[in-house]
Amino acid sequence: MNEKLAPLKKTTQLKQMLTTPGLNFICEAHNGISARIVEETGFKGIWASGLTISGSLGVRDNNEASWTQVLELVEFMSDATSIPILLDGDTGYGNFNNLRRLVSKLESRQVAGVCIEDKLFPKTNSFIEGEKQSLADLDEFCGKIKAGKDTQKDDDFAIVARTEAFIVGAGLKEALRRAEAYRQAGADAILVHSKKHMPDDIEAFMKEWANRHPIVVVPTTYYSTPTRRFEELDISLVIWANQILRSAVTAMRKSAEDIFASSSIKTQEDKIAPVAEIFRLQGAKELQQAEDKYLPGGADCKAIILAASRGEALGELTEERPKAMLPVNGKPIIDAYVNELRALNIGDISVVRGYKKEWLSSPSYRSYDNDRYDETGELYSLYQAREELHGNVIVSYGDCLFRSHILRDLLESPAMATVIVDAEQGGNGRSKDMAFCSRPYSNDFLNHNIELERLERNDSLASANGEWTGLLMLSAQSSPIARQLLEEMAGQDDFEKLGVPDLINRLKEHHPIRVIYTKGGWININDMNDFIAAGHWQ
Ligand code: SPV
Ligand code: MG
Repeated sequence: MNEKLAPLKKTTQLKQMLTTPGLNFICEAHNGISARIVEETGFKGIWASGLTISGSLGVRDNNEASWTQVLELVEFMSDATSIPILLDGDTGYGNFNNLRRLVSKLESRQVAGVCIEDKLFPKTNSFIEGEKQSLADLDEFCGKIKAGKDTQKDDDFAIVARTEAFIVGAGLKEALRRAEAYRQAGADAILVHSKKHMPDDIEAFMKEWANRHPIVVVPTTYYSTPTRRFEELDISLVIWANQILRSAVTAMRKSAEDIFASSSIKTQEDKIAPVAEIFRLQGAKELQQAEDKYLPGGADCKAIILAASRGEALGELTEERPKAMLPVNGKPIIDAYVNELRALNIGDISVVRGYKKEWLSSPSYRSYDNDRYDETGELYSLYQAREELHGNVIVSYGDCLFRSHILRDLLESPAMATVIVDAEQGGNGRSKDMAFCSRPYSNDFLNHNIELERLERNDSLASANGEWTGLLMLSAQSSPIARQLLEEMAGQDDFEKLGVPDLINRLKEHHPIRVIYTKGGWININDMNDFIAAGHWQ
């Protein structure tokens, strides 16, 4: 029998961490994204810290955030993760009755356990004048533990009882008395908190405790204690309670200061998580797939990507695979481009492949073949996919990537046909498709009525207005005209040597072609220099 084992419930995972021999660790998180990061890092559990949740909300750790606000936050964290969360439930937000309600609400949100501390509501963080704080009445706190245990429906839901005896200065004897009472009241583990810079309190406690019941510690102040020591002491669970928020605060402050000082975000780009990483952490991909599955249609636009050429100028790099498969930030450029198109709801994508065509096959696109790729040009490739030339169509190349705003501008263009021209490119000596337009680029935003006059493949045209980026959008009225022209051009003797600019120049005789200018925001890998530069693309 090879039955797949269902993953353990979150509650069972936490219970096992507490009860099976050996030391375990959980790490603080304070919202959905930090919880997901903690899980992806490899931690087996999350501490939903009162300090860092309140801190991230910009309020004090004094029950200023209401318990339902905390509940809502921890629900986001729980939804974002599959590992157990132990909520720092402060004092339980009231008496036994408030805790009962909290426990049932936490269970319904798949939170695996709650930790309650023996102080008074509203609590104060243990590191703020701990001596001035008061402990809860012991019997009242035991009643609270019992009420929580009686309320939970899932036997594995954990109630961790935390004693603040050391924090308020009540000493070892009181800590032990309370821990034992909480054990007897039904707590699944005891958290013994200490604010010392050495683990003295914990060492003394563990010696007397003699392994009676699982013990949890929070070594925020005795951080230099070797982790091995906790193992020797038979601690069950260590909580790294606030380091993720603290590291975020340092990083946020640095970024804010840099941006403020330079009045620019340019210096940030290489230092911070790319926007794509935020999308990934949010699970954007799943939504794209669901949209493909559940939404009618898709964007009213398709795409044809010409990716037949080897890219000789890239030498050895394209010996094994076509240049569309070259990695940019670890991902084949064509995959990144296809993802970008899909993110704009363009799901109907055709790729014309040629050199090493076996590399270019994916459920994300349809393929057409130009098997004569080494003796023909781009127009010949487009011709192979001519049946796709109807409706709104974007025609482009498989060795380019564009910022999504460029593609969005293209999609929103109401013109019969539109090309994107980079006003800054050109002039590095290699052959490019230079654009001559009715007006040069200007800084005003009313660049709406610029028309293409012609494209010319030649880099030395100083009078050109920019470089065509390879992006062409044909409207539903224009694409049949383009197809008709393509069929006509296929009869020309030189057809096999023609490029897409030749078609665009012909199309121009039939209707205006709108120019949208960009300045950068795209890459095109033609040679080694482009490939190296593409390494910086995020
Ligand atoms: C928390 O993380 O909120 C804790 C631990 O309760 S401490 O801040 O040390 O009190
Ligand atoms: Mg706390």
